[in-house]
Amino acid sequence: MKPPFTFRRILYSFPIILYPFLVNLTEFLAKTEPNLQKVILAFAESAKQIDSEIRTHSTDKAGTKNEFGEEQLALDVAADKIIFAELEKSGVVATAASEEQSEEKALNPDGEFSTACDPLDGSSLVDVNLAVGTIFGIWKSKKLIGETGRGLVAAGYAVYGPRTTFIIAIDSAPAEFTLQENGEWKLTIEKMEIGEGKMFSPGNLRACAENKEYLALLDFWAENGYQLRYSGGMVPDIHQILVKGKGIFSYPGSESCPAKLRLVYECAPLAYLVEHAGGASSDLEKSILDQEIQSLEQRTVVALGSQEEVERFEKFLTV
Ligand code: P6P
Repeated sequence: MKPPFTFRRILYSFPIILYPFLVNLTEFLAKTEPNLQKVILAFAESAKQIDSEIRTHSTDKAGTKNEFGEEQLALDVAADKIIFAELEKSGVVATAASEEQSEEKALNPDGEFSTACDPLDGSSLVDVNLAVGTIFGIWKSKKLIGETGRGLVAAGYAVYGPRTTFIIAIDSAPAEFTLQENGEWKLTIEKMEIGEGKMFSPGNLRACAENKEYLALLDFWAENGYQLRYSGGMVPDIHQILVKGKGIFSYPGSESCPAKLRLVYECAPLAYLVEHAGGASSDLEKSILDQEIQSLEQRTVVALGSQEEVERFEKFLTV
């Protein structure tokens, strides 16, 4: 006897209903160009190892400084080493740049990709046990100088918080994977999209002493009932905008408190993710993705978030 139509329909739809729960990162990447898969999986494997280091390693300072003169934690150095080892193993990366190193490093002369990463962004938050992250961008080119964010073929980040998550966009809306006890990355958000909503993540407030336009925008947000969500970690702050699907992250500057966030290691990869989620980015003149990489140390004013909020940022701060 044929099972009733409804039972059969449920049975046949079973895989579709469970799809998000059945898919892991490797399966998700099945249609991605094989060598690009290798780079993405190198960052995913690095994230697993960095996650383990954070939960067990000391938060001691390494006694060294990075190229920006910032104190390095032993964890910063450990995360950097992990990523470079995995990228080297992939065999397809020509050059790799890291916020923790002064120059880009040649890895494989036959490699077709260049990568830039911030191995442990917000590491100064580890000792207070707040969420931190790894940010990465992947270009299909032999070098980064002269490229723009438009040349990115993929970008992503990992969030080391109560859960460990890995977010990736490959010329599509970002997807989120959550690390499982068995070491698998399970698909937990298939498509992250940014709409509109009253949430703001305002960085560099000390700039308001001179930047009165920024102060006026903060007044607007406060007077119009916006939710304040700012942790001091760019990765969880941007992740919140992508998961909640609303809001804006801002980090402008002033003469005595200049904008400090880096184009190649932080702003371009995150702008790629936000714009692929239907949001917008701005350096006050144009999309962050249109800013040419002239040096690895390049810093930029940055706003990332919903279309309307980024437009408002530009309207208030462009005098
Ligand atoms: P502030 C962390 O050091 C970082 O680079 C970003 O992750 C974060 O958004 C920003 O700096 C925080 O800067 O001025 O609030 O300490």
